[in-house]
Amino acid sequence: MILHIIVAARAVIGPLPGLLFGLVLLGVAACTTPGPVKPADQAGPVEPVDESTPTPEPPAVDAPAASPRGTAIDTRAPKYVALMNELHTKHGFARTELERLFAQARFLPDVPQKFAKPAELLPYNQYRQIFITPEHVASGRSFLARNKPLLDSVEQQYGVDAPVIAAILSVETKFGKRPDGGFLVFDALNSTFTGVPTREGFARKELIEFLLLCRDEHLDPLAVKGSYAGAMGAPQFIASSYRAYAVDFDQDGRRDLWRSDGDIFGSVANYLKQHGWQKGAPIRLPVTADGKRPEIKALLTQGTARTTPLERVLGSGIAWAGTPGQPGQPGQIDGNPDISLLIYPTDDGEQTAALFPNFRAILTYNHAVNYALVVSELAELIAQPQPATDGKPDQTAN
Ligand SMILES: [Ca+2]
Repeated sequence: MILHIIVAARAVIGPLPGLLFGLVLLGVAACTTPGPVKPADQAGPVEPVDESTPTPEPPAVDAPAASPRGTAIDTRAPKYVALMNELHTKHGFARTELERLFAQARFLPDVPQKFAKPAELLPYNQYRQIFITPEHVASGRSFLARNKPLLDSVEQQYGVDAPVIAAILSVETKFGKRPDGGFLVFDALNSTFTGVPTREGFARKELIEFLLLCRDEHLDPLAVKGSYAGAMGAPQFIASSYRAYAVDFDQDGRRDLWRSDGDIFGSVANYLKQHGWQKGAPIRLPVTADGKRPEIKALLTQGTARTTPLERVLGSGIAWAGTPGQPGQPGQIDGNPDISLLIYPTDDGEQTAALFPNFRAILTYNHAVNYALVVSELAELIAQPQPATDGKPDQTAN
């Protein structure tokens, strides 16, 4: 899940020209990075995220084949000595075991390079093309149908809608089928600790969490593979998220995010539940917004960093938009949820949306606004009934 990038750019949106759109998309989540989570890392307007929050990492886009192992790392450097001391004194790892492990850590130059070029920095209408195609939608629907009994059970236990679980797994690893980079997680985290100054704190924390995870789950630290950010398994959980949120849904005694569908679906659901998911509630809805009103202008300018009670602005600056009967129409909205407003680019121009608490739950999985937008859009499309005219066999099912 996720590391990410955080977007520091508090983009100015609203009545500004299209140039700013990309910034807008980003300009929001002022939080952290990878956990089951992630968004873009240090390029351009993005800035490192607060490393205190476990977040999933960004989806592995155009992941390369397994990287050859790189060069040795100087583990006699003061920061490594301090790290190993902490692992020994605080967590009980034997010094000889730590020396054996870290002596085998390798610096992989691909890792800093990938942190510098997160896909999440693309304008939304370009970013979405990576993850939302007719094939992705068909695969998602097929996934829902194929796994209905298990997903029903997960949905019942955690109160998280199955289409959003499907959308996250599609975007992260195409349901576990897309390679996540093939990095040894231990090498990836050491490479970050060594070669990505803005992520050093994150990498240090995740190195500790990773070694604790391996001990808890009986994994070989020198064999576990994942993304350049250290995200693992079908749902791409970084180590801290794995330890905190993964569940043994199939009750076989271990939490397996590579091979157990129950553990994978249940862990994504548990992560979202623990971050405030509300079953059946909206994620984001299209609106029209009157940017001439100071309060609305402030909301449009600050993206997800600012919220306001829905009833305060509905009918007083914003109105529902969209096509009746199509996804994205307001249905039952319970209570008076806090919303944010966001303008993002589409192929036809731009879209203004009200973002609900469920959108912010997805943002904890990956702090890129583009990520949460693409998951919410894909979930909506997957949840739609199959078009009656589509009589062709589903080539994507498997
Ligand atoms: Ca299990």
